[in-house]
Amino acid sequence: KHALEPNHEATFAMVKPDGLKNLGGILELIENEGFVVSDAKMTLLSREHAALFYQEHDRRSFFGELLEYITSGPVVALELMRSNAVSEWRKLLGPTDAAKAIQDAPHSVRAKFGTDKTNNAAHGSDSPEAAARELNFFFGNDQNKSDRGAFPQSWA
Ligand code: RTP
Ligand code: MG
Repeated sequence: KHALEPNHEATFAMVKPDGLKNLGGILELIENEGFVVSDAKMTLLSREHAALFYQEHDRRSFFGELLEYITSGPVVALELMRSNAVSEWRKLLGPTDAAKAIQDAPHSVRAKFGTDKTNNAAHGSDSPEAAARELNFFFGNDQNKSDRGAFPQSWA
């Protein structure tokens, strides 16, 4: 279950401020679905960094509410690896609105640990391109970045 397949892919996950009290439960779901956690970092996003991270939504009506929420406490950034990691993590996350998740994907992270359409416990990159950008956003400046590529092989 925890050995990486040769065709593994990386995605970016983030446990949001409301999800932090269930960090263990969320990681358990992630591990049970065969993902390897290959990098992790707890951080408090500044309003400026949050606005940059969610810039695709900057004209949406909920943008202000989103910035308040995502900066309301620490988040845990995760690099996840497995086959089809991007789509499989989105599937495990469930729909954006936790109320809809309870109906449509009762075993998903947002059904189990989310509250509504803002407070939905965790984030997932929606494409491989977004995953690369978001991983770089959170982990790109790390001094040990060059070691990260070697990690999965030694783990498997
Ligand atoms: P995420 O990016 O966090 O993985 O979530 P997502 O793709 O399912 O949803 P997205 O449309 O990208 O929205 C980003 C986050 O903004 C908040 N949101 N609030 N009040 C609202 O109508 C509303 N809609 C979205 C949620 O926290 C959502 O995850
Ligand atoms: Mg999104």
